[in-house]
Amino acid sequence: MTKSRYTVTAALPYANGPLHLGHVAGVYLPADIFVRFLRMNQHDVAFICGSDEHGAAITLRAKKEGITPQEIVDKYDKMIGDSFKKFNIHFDIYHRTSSELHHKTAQEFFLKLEQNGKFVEETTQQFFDEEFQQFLADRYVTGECPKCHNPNAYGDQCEKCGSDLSPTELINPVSTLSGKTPVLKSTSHWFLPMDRHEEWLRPWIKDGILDGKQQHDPKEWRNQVLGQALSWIDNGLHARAMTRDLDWGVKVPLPSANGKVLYVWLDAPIGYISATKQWAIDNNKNWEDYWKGDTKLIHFIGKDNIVFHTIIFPILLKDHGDLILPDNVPAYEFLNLEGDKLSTSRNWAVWLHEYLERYPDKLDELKYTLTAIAPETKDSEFTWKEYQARVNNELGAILGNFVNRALVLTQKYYGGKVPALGAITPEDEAILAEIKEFPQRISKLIYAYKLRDAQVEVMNLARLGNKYLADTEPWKLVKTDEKRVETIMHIALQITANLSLILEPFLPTTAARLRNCLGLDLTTWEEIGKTDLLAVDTEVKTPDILFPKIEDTLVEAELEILKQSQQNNKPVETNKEPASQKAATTFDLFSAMDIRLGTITAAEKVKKADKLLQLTVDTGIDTRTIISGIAEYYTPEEVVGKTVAVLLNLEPRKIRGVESQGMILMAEDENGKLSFMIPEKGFKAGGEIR
Ligand code: B3M
Ligand code: ZN
Repeated sequence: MTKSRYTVTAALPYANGPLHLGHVAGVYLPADIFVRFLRMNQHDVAFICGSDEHGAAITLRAKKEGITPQEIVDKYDKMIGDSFKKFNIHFDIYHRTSSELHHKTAQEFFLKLEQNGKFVEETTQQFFDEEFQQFLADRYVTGECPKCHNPNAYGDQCEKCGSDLSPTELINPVSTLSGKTPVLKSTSHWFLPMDRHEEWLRPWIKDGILDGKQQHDPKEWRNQVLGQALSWIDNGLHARAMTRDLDWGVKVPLPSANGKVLYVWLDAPIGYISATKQWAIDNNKNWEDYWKGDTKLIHFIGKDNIVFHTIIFPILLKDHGDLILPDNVPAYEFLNLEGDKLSTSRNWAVWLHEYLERYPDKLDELKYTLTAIAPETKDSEFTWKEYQARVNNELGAILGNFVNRALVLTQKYYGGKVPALGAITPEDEAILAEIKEFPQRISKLIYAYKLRDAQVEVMNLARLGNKYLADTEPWKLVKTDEKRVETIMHIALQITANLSLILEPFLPTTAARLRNCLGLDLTTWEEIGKTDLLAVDTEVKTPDILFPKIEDTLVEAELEILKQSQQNNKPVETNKEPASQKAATTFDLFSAMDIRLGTITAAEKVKKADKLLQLTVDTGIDTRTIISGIAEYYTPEEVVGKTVAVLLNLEPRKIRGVESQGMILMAEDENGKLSFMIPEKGFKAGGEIR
């Protein structure tokens, strides 16, 4: 039977900041697990992701950091891509929507629909910020949601209730640029008349019927996805503008549309297609095999993206005329952190790149915990205490303990060689039969996107192994019945071999370590369940401790980091007066100081010095090292690329063994919080300050 081909996409993360655990638990890790499983089942899979680099999320961040949108996306595209690689999450391609191929693909997609009359051009009243002379759409305007009264709804969507909004529906709208109430001004855009699509959308969502045929089984879709999509349709679909008055994005490819770009939610999902095209070019494949015919399209997303992946993008795909629609959209709820919502703006997050810096050899500890608590059907909570419990009481005590006993005893009794299987007892029969059941049981759960339950089943195989050894007690029997112990250890090793394969989708780093100890290669899912995976006399090695114990000190340290990050972000109310003016100085004294603009080209933490960063600064006349006490306010990643004020001719000083040649000038508020002095756009290293 030919195996279905899959295109699996993971929501393109906005390249406007680092990834946090919520992103990982609720999109990227489950997608990676699912794809690893598909590949073991010999499906042909295209695993697609990339940076989403347009839209207000990017331009607002660029404004905040005082750099250009391109600089923002370059910085975070690299940081995010590196984090995925280090976390052993491997897409077939991690592309980016600022690429030329994407712009070309998105423009062709738009033109095809426009030329086939799929859009309606309309002039409407749009919010306009008079101070910034800019139209306000999407995240450029916030206000009260008319549906759930969330005070911080965006112009295009309310993240709280998932409603689709247009800016003029907001109550008390405010411009995120000037903070002022916007005015209304006419402008024309190309609208997608979504109301025209209700007739086929409803049966497609509700019954899986497309063009009179069963395209997918809605019973396989998560309830919250069906619920949100159907409520959208029930509330009535409206025409939605697919272009924007912005200068950052994919230019609308029409002469009458200068100064307009494609709406980010038209452009970004097409990013899945452009990424597939790039991957096909790089790998001598045909991209259309993965977007046409009977390929299954699966979108892993967060719940705030449901409507874009079940309503808007499917309409666009159908309008295109020859592209497949999603077979399933496994959307995840939200992950909370230590009793509060994860929040980038409030810096209440565990950043993936920081976890990887601190714990580069604890990838699977985090993967296991996040899958165990994944918000599959409702919001869930990450706490460091739970992380410690999952690692110590499950990974270590169950999986690590069983594998270690099986291999240590084999080393001790048989010099590390697999012993022969002798006469088997009814108890052995039962165990051998039970082993055979696991792959099918787990496979069914994974195909149904129930990855939490599937991981529990994987651990049940390790539990079965522990119970078998506890019941047979080979360490006692070895004194009286060596032959029996050979059989017990043979079976225990076959369980270990099965674990080294069945763990692959969930804990690939651990699975590879185990296979390395057993001399096994990664094979297909069909091999799992066999009880002769290890031939007699095969040499096996004992790994180091698979999951070192998580001590209380790690939990305490991480909670302290969270507390600190809160303090740095929380304006502490004080009534401190600004410092009074210093004694008078002279112009000569001031002009003796050589103050210039410098660009930070590299940054790292100074070991054992919480407050210090070691910066490499391009001063326009040279590149030098400067130690700066800003580590409590900025991470190394955040400062690279910034152009700041620098006092060049300060006497060099040795700080923690490093010669610091100059000083970064910082502004300090009444609470002692520091901020760079950053020039307007366009000023570069070497510019003199006087
Ligand atoms: N960039 C992710 C978000 O809304 C958004 C996904 C695009 S997938 C095409 O946070
Ligand atoms: Zn709402």
